[in-house]
Amino acid sequence: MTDVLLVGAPNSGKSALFNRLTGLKHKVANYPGIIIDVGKGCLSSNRQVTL
Ligand SMILES: Nc1nc2c(ncn2[C@@H]2O[C@H](COP(=O)(O)OP(=O)(O)O)[C@@H](O)[C@H]2O)c(=O)[nH]1
Ligand SMILES: [Mg+2]
Repeated sequence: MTDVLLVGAPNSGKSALFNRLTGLKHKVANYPGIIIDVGKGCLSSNRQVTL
């Protein structure tokens, strides 16, 4: 198993990228309250990799 940590400035598109890579549906938006969050999922292209 490999863990990949996705970090970046608020509103830089982390959740959008996370959703694209994992196939999950984390909230993508730019209003207060969802800016700081932690999500975990496997890459849809390689389930050995946790993002
Ligand atoms: N134009 C454009 N907007 C994007 C892109 N990725 C994300 N956004 C927008 O940027 C805002 C923040 O995206 P989000 O993924 O929630 O950023 P996070 O705060 O880093 O998780 C949202 O309004 C998205 O629709 C992109 O590739 N292009
Ligand atoms: Mg986010």
